[in-house]
Amino acid sequence: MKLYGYWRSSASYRVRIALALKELSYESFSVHLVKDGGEQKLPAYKELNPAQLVPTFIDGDVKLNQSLAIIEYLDQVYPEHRLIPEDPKEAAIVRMLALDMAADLQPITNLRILQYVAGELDAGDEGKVAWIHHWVERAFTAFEARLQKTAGRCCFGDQVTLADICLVPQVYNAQRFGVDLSAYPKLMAVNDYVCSLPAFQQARPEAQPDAQ
Ligand SMILES: N[C@@H](CCC(=O)N[C@@H](CS)C(=O)NCC(=O)O)C(=O)O
Repeated sequence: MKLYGYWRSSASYRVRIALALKELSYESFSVHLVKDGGEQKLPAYKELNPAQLVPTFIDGDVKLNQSLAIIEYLDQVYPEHRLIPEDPKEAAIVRMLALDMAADLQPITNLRILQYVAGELDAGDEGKVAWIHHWVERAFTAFEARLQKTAGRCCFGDQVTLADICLVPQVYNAQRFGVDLSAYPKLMAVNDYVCSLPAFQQARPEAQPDAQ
């Protein structure tokens, strides 16, 4: 298996956590998202993902983009340690929580959006940081309320699922940009618990070979 990603990319981080939870080994290839305007825009990488985003995942003749599609594939093909419950109602709750982070929050705080807000829209670095704080706070306020109903030690009861995999990278990003997280005690308790698990430790950005 091969994973093309970047140490600080939240979508790559999700796939790394899933691979670590399933104890699957893989070769890691770094795509530097910032150096020289971003290696994701080079023709060789565009062959792997025309959307010019990481991650790209390869397992034999299977070549995939989109972290959630990759994780669903891993969960079906390598079912040891299920990341999405088999029960349809439980699976839908886990997907709902995952999408709160992966579909509604991460895309609007992605690098190219931030570059556009800071540059083309002339908001500068200060405007960019204000943008991040605003959208993280909106998303985390709603997520904190959701967790009151769904969480145990993890987002969904005590079971580590796709929801935790999607939460942790967004908390990492929020901390990186100095968002005050004291208003989200349940969210942070879940984050801190799952981050203490060996698979999450192994997948964290600073533990990656391309970390700077
Ligand atoms: N929905 C995609 C999102 C992929 C994505 O946004 N990747 C980011 C890093 S987390 C990226 O490659 N950004 C490069 C850019 O914005 O130029 C997924 O889940 O895989």
